[in-house]
Amino acid sequence: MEKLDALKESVIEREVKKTAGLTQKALDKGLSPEEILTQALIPALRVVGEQYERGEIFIPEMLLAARAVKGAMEILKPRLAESGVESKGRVVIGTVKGDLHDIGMNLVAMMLEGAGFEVHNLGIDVSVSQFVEAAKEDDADIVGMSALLTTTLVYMPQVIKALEENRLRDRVKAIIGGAPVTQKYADKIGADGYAQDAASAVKLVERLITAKSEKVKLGSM
Ligand code: B1M
Repeated sequence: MEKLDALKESVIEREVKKTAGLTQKALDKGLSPEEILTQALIPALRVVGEQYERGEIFIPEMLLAARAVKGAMEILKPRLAESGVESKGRVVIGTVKGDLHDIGMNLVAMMLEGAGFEVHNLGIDVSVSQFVEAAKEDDADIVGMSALLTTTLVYMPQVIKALEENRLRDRVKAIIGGAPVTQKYADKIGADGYAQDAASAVKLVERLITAKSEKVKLGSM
């Protein structure tokens, strides 16, 4: 636990190299990637967000803390993405247009890969047409959208509408997540699901893909 306190502190202090070193040490000590994320890295970013809100730090500092976490996630990635061989389904994921936050979205993508899904990560600032084109090209089962800003949430219903207009909606499920997103918002915009964190996102995708394959089986009977 002491190790994790030091790791959390190193992110808050924006010590990129130290964060990477402590992350590796925590793994070597036998801590799981999930423990490292939920007990150190994510709580540290919460503190950083609060400091920013109080005007104690500014964008460059917030960026450095994010860089420290991204470095740590690179170290955790091979462990998070250890998966079986068979693909359970195809997921296209990205952060919506105008939004540059990708730490949480990357975490969801890594956990999905780890759970055996094929993931096409479109990155940040993804336009409506990029989501739709990728869904078509990949023959995706799921399109996942992430947003961290209240101002960028509006792109989520636009993507859903565009999937409908391209007649993809009956075979592509749309799911959403990110700090300002709620189940209520998901219901309002007609999304197929909302997940509050990466672990629930994996469960949600598993549930939607199972339901889809059962529907296909019933249809072919
Ligand atoms: Co920005 N930022 N930021 N920021 N930033 C927030 C989000 C903010 C809450 C900070 C604050 O004021 N307290 C605030 C948003 C306010 C609002 O709209 N309500 C904010 C702001 C205002 C801004 C700028 C506008 C600041 C400015 O320029 N004036 C600017 C916007 C830039 C842009 O996007 N156009 C900006 C910029 C940045 C940085 C670039 C410096 C950096 C991002 C770097 C990066 O991501 N590569 C940054 C950071 C680091 C943050 C905070 C501190 C941390 C975000 C984070 O990574 N959290 C954040 C404060 C906070 O959230 N505590 C803040 C950890 C991450 C694991 O959690 O992303 O929530 P999260 O993901 C979770 C779940 O939400 C869920 O699972 C994840 C894992 O459990 N989830 C999904 C996420 N996506 C999902 C998708 C799913 C399912 C679940 O299905 C598809």
